[in-house]
Amino acid sequence: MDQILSDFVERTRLAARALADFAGHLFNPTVRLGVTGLSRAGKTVFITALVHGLARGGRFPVFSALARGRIARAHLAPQPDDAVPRFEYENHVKALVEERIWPDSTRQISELRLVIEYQSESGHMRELALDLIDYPGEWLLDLPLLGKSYEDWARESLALSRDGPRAALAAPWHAYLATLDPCGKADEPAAMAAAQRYTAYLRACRDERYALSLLPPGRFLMPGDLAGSPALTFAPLDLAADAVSPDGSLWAMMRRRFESYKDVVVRPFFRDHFARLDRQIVLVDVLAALNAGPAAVRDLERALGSILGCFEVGRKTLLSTLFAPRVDKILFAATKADHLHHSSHDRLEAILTRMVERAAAGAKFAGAEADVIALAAVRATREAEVKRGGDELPAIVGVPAAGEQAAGQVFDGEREIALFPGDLPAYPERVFAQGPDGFKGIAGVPHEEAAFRFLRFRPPRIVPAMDGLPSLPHIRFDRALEFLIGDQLQ
Ligand SMILES: Nc1nc2c(ncn2[C@@H]2O[C@H](COP(=O)(O)OP(=O)(O)OP(=O)(O)O)[C@@H](O)[C@H]2O)c(=O)[nH]1
Ligand SMILES: [Mg+2]
Repeated sequence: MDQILSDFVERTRLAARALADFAGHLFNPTVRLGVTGLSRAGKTVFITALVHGLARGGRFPVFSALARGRIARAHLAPQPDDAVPRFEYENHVKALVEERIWPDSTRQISELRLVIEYQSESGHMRELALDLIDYPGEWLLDLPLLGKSYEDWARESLALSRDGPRAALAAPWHAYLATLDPCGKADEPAAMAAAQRYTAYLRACRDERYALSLLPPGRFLMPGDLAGSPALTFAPLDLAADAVSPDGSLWAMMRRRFESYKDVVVRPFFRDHFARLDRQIVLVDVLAALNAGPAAVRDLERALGSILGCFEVGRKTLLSTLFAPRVDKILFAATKADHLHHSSHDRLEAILTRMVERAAAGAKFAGAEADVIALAAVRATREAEVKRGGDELPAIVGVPAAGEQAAGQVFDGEREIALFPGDLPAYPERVFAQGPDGFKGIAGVPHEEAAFRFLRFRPPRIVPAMDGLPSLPHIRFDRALEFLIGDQLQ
């Protein structure tokens, strides 16, 4: 009953907010664009490149409003939500262009409003406000928790932690868990120790070598302003199937904290951000999973599946806009396509298509326009043909980030190299095979034996244009913009 009531209250709040947003949009056309993605997927770089490209006029031949000269100006404006910090656009661009370093992992939510002044196809001057929100990717994995009880979550997390490469990483946490009696008395030090060991296990899974994606709760890895708070002092317990939790037990305490985590942390994040989106781009780092191996690919697919189930995606109607805010266009993008030669870009798209098809099986996309693209928001490499023996191989040229390793070398972040990154398979299904049929990744074999080795590159050296305003090189970024907002600028 409590659950039904709180769902009802939540729905009512969402509807009230949607109504206010709708009225606001009537007078000031606005698109809230959700840039969604797990940690390190490329959200902060994407938003920086988007704002830079529109405000400074990037080279976007496929983005028709800009290519046809209909965009007069795009400028930053005060954001709508006063309580949210501003996205540090200027600092991110300066770091990318002048220092040639990528942004740090995002630790807090931030927001930015870009106002695009354009001439409509009928010749009238109009304005479109584009609201963008950046947040730590880890937090995205909290959304699926909203539909789960503590018991569901504990059982699922434990089963997952016994699977594949996770089992070894979870061993210290499992050993501690075996000493705990869920029905025993609530015990604060035990809860803290369990939460710490569980967090250490999640952190180990995220390591580049394993590149596992399904790691909730998100605040354990990226606590934001909640570091050390009791809301984060819980963890899964090993629960017997038919048991019930006695009052005053460790189990009851963990359950209470899990519920308050959902109430205090997850629900407001969902309500204030995700439930209000108009359009969505889902960024996916497929290449990091391919580096690590088949278990990482499967994990990424599972994580995407659990996230996609949380969004209302479908055709917008007046009623649905008022009562169930929903996304009417969704673009899935494989990021960092500049790590590959262009001959493999279509194959990268094909792999992501298969991945989201399988992941989205349970999600409703009724009537929504969906597409898949491989892109690089900031292109860090260029292409070249390299002679090896009598053959010409398609290579990419760039400066590997300091500390990256390949073929026994450690790179210093200064020297440029030409690299043959390897071909992606012609049949996307191949990368989903598990067990003995699966490909080899660095989670299981030394670097030299891995099927794929995509290095991280430093941001490109950018030569300022004649007017002193540099534009950022990219791959297919304009195609993404056309899909996401092209129709709003007609
Ligand atoms: N070559 C290349 N690398 C990119 C690109 N976009 C992102 N990267 C790499 O991916 C890393 C993560 O990008 P971010 O934009 O910080 O990712 P994020 O999704 O904001 O990550 P969190 O803030 O941790 O959630 C960067 O440090 C770069 O190494 C791109 O377009 N090209
Ligand atoms: Mg970020």
